[in-house]
Amino acid sequence: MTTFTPRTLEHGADRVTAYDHGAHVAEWTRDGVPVVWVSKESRYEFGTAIRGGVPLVWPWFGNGPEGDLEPAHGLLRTASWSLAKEWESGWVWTIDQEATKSQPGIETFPYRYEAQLEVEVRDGLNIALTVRNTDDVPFSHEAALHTYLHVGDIRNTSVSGLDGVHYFDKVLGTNQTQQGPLLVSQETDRIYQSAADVSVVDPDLGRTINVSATEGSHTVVWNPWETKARDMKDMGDDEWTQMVCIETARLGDKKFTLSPGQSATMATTISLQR
Ligand code: TA6
Repeated sequence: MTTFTPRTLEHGADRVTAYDHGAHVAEWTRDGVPVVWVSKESRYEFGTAIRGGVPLVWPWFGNGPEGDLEPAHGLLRTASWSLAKEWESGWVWTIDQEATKSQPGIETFPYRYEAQLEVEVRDGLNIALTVRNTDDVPFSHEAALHTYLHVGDIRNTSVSGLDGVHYFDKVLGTNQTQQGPLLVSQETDRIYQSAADVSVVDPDLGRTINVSATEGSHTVVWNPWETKARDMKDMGDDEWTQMVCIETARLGDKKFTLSPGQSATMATTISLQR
């Protein structure tokens, strides 16, 4: 059931679909082939995040640093944003504290803020989240651009750019160090302590997707694998084979801290290399 009106942008071979709900880029195709993945079972309803695309995670990641915050991934991905600007290759949305005063979880972030999301198709897809502190006191926030990428088959895909990087394995609950390229061969939920460029090498689709972060501190890699995907109502049973999340993030002790009047931008660029 679709309850939101999509916005569509066609620019050369690129087609991007987005929603004011969450300022959520849901799809990006080039020459009709998806680069950004969205679930066929995604719900498009108020109070729910779209499963796929680029959900905005803010002001906390997951359930927050102590694991006690709700809802998961914060306030913005289920909020109604306002479109501020539209041109042939992009959009800008804005939102502020007043517009999110009824969002679940707002009581744990009682600060005045303004946020802006800029999306532009240039050489790839550029997504930049800017937050400004409009309060009289400082505040801190985590952020992630929770990008779902489309792959031919995750079991044949490798992720490079993380060799030697320390990570927290959320599935095992342990700290590890990446050795060589990452081959996703089981449920994977990892927080890497690096925001260097990452490449998703996809032999089935004959392409490589590059993810490049600006002002990130971490990269999160997630695939729910078979069992967890089956339990997710908004993901088809086999759809986990065709996605991987590569998320540009600013987390934990690297979170942003803004003084009154200060702003910070974190961005991700997704591009195709053939
Ligand atoms: O970024 C990875 C992660 O935090 C995973 O732990 C996983 O649960 C995923 O995000 C999806 O979260 P969601 O709240 O959208 O179901």
